[in-house]
Amino acid sequence: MSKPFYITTPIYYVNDRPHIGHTYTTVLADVIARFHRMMGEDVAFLTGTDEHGQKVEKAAAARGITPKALADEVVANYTELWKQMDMTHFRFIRTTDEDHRKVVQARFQQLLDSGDIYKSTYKGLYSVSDEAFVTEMQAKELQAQGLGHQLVELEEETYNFRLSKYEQPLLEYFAAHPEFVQPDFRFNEVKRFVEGGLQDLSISRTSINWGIPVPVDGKHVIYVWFDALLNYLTGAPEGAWPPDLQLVGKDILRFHAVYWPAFLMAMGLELPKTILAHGWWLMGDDKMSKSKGNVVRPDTLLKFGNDALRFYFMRDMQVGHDRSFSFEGFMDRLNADLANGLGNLAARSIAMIQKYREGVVSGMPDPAGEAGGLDESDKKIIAWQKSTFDNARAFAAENNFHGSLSVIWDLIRSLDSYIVEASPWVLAKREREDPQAHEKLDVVLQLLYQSLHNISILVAPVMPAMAQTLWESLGQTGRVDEPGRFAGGLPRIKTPVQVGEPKPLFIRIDKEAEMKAIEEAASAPIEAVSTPLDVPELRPIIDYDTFAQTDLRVGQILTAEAVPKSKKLIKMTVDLGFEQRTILGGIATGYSPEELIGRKVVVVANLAPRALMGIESHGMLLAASDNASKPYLIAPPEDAKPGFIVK
Ligand code: ME8
Repeated sequence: MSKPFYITTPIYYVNDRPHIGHTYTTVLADVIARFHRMMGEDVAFLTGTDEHGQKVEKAAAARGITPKALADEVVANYTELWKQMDMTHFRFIRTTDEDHRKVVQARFQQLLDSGDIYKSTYKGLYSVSDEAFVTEMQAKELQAQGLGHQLVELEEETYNFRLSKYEQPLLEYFAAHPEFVQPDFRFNEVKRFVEGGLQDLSISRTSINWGIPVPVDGKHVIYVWFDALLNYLTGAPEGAWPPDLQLVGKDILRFHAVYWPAFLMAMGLELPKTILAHGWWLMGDDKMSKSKGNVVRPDTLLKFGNDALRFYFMRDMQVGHDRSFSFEGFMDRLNADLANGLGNLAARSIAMIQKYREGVVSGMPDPAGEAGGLDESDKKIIAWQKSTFDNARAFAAENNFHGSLSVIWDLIRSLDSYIVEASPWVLAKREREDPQAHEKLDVVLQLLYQSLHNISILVAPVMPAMAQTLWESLGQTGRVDEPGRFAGGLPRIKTPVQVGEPKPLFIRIDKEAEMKAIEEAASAPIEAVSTPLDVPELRPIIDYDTFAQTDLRVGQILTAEAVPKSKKLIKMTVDLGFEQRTILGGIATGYSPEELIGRKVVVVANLAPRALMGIESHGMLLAASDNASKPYLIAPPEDAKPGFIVK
């Protein structure tokens, strides 16, 4: 059996639900996978999640659940979405899968044995609040920010990968394989980076627990990128290696185009054929990302249809470039191209075949356009169909669906003009007396039928459901996206053929109403609390200077334990960026010690120490309260760092 076309997406972090950025990459992979199946190839399409590391460990601790339980929750969001969107991956790989752990550990051991991984000590400045080693330069920047980042000299034992050894081999490989990274301008960035020199790479940590342990050295876990990148190896089906196409966002190209091939060279494995880096979906000029709080979730767009969203992604984004998202642009595109363009052409053509020929298309014009009875405009459409089929397929083979859909929609527009020019309704009136008009009407309807038939095949990888609806409306049976359907040239159509019921392909979006709903939702007043709480009276007014004497800081709870014999008190160690403190809080009625660990809080940092139950407390945590017993800890945003001033 021939090697399957092996295509992968990045595996997504489980710190967020999917947004349209993740959805875009996965749709692009699915469209390419479907295209290759229609080219008659066997396809293996892999996607999944990246679940280890400190962020997940901490987020889970803050919620008092295990990291695996947190990952399970987020994974369900992904798998349900992919199911709803009819993605055709053969496996959803998780880095917590047992077979993956085995592959990562075995490969780590292999490189340890060969000397490409060696034990070393990492010595340098460590920022306690950022929990990361920092370079001299970064340290200076942090100190300039004056946020009290506590920097300490730290030595940590670590396993290093001998990346430096692969600098020359990588450059040689790049020179010999111009298709290794696409687009070219990104390949140049990668080359320049490697030419700048490569240093060995630390690939284990002793400060993290949530990860795959280093074999025979349990105090280390394997650092996320070595673990994450190897998913492509674990997930490769028998006989599929190497990957033919690996899709990544431009943000993670370096990991895929430098570290990943170096790992594979060290393992003696063949390198992927192509790493394709796409651009970002932006909101205004900003990257869409959770930390910026500007993400669009796919559910808000899926209400207009899965195929519509897939079409928008493929039509509007030129692979490799960034693109700004807007709801208005989204709706305009769908109305213009799907409701007016394709939808309208299909509805009109099928209706005319029914009206003038009782739904039967009785023959096809000679594809070469040589036979008699064809005028110049007919011959132009025949030629145009052939070039559209060839060009759309050639663009798709280069993963350029923006180009592919552009040429298909050029054909749709020229068919609209062809209808106006031929005026079938005039021909229909004349055809009883005029045999030439009868013949011309036959040709017009046949050409429209033929074009729609070919278009339904051409758009099938992008819009599988809509293409199938059109296919059936044309009276065709079976699957429009049958494996191999693209393999030959223009398909032959058997006649006579009876068209089916025309089903609407896309319902026009009422843009005004949708925009109004979006604006209303954005400006809706937050509902007032319906029953006023029994709140205490305001305290006397103070001036700003009095308030400003209170030094409030962001802190992060490192440890928490119940104080014996106390119902309310919890003893905590809180990191304030510049120091760690013991703080007691009367919050046991609202929180268990486990769910406090990792949580960020606001601390009154200049409160005189006070002893409670024989323990000295150096500060106080801010909490809201309903005046009964339950405390609600005030939480700074996730990206605020310990030591930040609150004012
Ligand atoms: O980086 N526009 O995971 P991740 C377009 N786990 N695509 C976007 C996007 C945007 N605004 N935002 C995200 C990771 N993406 C690692 C990968 S692979 C071995 C490990 C897409 O959850 C894009 O494909 O941050 C990007 O590469 C990926 O999501 C990052 O997902």
